[in-house]
Amino acid sequence: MLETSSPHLREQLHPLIHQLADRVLANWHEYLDLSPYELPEDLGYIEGRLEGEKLIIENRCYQTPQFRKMHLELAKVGSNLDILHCVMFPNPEYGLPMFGCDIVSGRGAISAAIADLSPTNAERILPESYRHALAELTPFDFSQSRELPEWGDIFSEYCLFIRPSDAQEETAFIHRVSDFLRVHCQFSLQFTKLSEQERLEHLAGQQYYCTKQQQNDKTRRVLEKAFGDDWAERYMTQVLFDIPS
Ligand code: 18B
Repeated sequence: MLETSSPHLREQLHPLIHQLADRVLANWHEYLDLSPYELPEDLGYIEGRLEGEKLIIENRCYQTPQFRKMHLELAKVGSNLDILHCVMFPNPEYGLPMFGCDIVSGRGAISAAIADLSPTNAERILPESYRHALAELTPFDFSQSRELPEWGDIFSEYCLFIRPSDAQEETAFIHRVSDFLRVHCQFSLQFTKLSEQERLEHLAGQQYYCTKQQQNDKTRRVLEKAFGDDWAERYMTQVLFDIPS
C-alpha cells in the first residue's frame, strides 16, 4: 500500500479519509508520470495553534505535463475535525476540467463528502468524452444530498455533495471518486494542445473556479482560528486555490 502521510497523522484520520487518500495516490501513480511539485516555503507539514485547537496539515504535491499542480492535503483539527482536500489543476494548454474533492469529518462522522470534475471552458460544460463516460457510470442513490453554497456555480451536473449515512454509502462514494479519477487521468492523456485563444479561455475558467473556492467561509474560518487571518488568506490564495497567471 502507498504511504499517504506520516504514520501518526494517517492512523488518526477517519477511515474514509485515509482510504480515499490511498486511492487518489494509487490512481495518480497508475496513470500518470509524476514529478514532484514544490510548495512555497516548505509548506509540506504545518502545525498551528492559536485560540483554537491544534491544527496539523500534511501536503503532497505532484505535477505532470497535463497537470500544473496535483495537490492532496490531509488535515486534523484537535481531536474532532478531519479533512481531506484534493485538487488537480490542469495545465491550461490542454483544456481539461478541474478535479476537486473535499471530505470533512466531525466527531467521527462524515458531515460533507464532495467531489466533482468541473468545466473551465466559456460555456462551462464538460468535454464530450467526459460527459459520455460519466453518463455511463452506474448511478448510486445517496440518501442525503446536501445543497451547494451560493458560490457553488462552478460545479458540474455530476458534482456529488452528500453526507454518507452508513458504511455502504461511504464505500459507494470512494468508488464514485475513483471512477472520476480514472476517467480524468485516462482522458487527460488524449488531449492535444489548444490554440492560444482557447488556452486563455481555460485559464479564465480556472481563475473563476479559484475565486469562487476562495469564498468558502467554512474553510477560511478553520484556518483563521488556528493560524490567524493573514496566514489563512495567504494559504487559501497561494496554496489551496492559487490562481495561475
Ligand atoms: N470545508 N476544507 O479543504 N472545498 O477544498 N467544502 C467545508 O459539514 C476545509 C475544497 C466544499 O456548505 C466545511 O458543512 C479546510 C474543494 C463545499 O457552505 C469545512 C480545508 C471543494 C463545502 C471545510 C478544506 C470544496 C465545503 C464544512 C483545508 C470541492 C460546503 C463542513 C485543509 C471540490 C460549504 C460541513 C457550505 C465545506 C474545511 C468544497 C469545515 C480547513 C476542493 C462545497
